[in-house]
Amino acid sequence: MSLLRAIELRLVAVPLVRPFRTSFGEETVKEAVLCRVETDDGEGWGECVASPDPGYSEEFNASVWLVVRDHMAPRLLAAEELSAERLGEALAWIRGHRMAKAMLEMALLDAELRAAGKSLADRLGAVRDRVECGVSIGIAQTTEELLEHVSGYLDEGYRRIKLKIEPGTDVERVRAVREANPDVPLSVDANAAYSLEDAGALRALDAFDLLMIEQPLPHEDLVDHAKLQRELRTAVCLDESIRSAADARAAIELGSCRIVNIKQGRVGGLLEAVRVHDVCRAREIPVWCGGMLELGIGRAANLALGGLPGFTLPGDTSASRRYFEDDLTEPFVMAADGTMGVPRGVGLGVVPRPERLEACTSRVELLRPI
Ligand code: OSB
Ligand code: MG
Repeated sequence: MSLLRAIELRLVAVPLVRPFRTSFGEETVKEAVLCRVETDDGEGWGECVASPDPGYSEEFNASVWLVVRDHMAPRLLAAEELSAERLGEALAWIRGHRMAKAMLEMALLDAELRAAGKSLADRLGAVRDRVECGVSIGIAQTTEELLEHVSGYLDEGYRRIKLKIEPGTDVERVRAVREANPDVPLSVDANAAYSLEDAGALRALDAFDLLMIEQPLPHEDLVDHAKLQRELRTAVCLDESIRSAADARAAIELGSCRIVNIKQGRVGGLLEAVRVHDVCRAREIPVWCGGMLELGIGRAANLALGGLPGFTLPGDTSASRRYFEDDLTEPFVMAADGTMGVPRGVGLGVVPRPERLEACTSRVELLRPI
């Protein structure tokens, strides 16, 4: 338990090495809200997974900034005592806004763990020292360009390829990648671009020996996902649909998926992410760590989470250079065997490099008790 003295919000932007296009939009720059908390224990950093636009979820960077500044910070800064563990309770009156809550929780965890001399990986219960890296590949202009991207990443050592898909080009692109790489672990992610009525293409994808089809239908449609899963040989994996451990339990009991993608930001924080992991593990549903093109702070958190025992499939956590020429922290490097180390330093194990941080920051606001 400690006293929260200040929350500093920061908007940062770092160019991506190549545009990232999904069925819902394209990003050429990674823009994110970061926060630094000051407690009487010390300081801690958090990174928010929200994007500039509400395309992946309802949240977006400007909404994160407002809800933290006007609704979350005043309560937290007025609290007598606070801990990462108690944050969920303290903010339970605010419906949703999970990505904003997750950012604050990450920063509080970082501060607490630094003071205690303990790593996030230990705190969460990581049992692995290294995690297997996959790579999520955006929708390319042409099939030829996609094949080049795939072979480049395979040469670097990535252990699993995930293709973003959308209606129209899906079957042709997946066929081309599968024919060129018959034995590569391959999956696809539709980001909710299909409906049960146009599931014909999804049925056609069943022929390509995919590891999974991620989030084919809109995020509210657990019942339709269950119908679809019954018709497919390929496992359905849910991403956007799973916002809590309760959602995971519902999806599994309904038969809506056979695999779950866990993103700490989407479920409201690292501690809820562990609870999602536990729900899945108890039901023998494999999980893997998803990504939101995180900068170094968020990437460190994903690596710690990915060290938990139920994370039995390669995740989307790729090396820093797959995203950025120059990250905010020291870069995360993937070994030639396609694995990355779980950070074991205190807290998140990384901090932003001050000069790089300043160069990438466009807005700062320091929130203090009134
Ligand atoms: O659906 O998993 C997704 C990126 C932004 C928004 C949604 C998703 C993604 C990715 C990228 O697939 C994963 C990564 O490399 O961080
Ligand atoms: Mg996804």
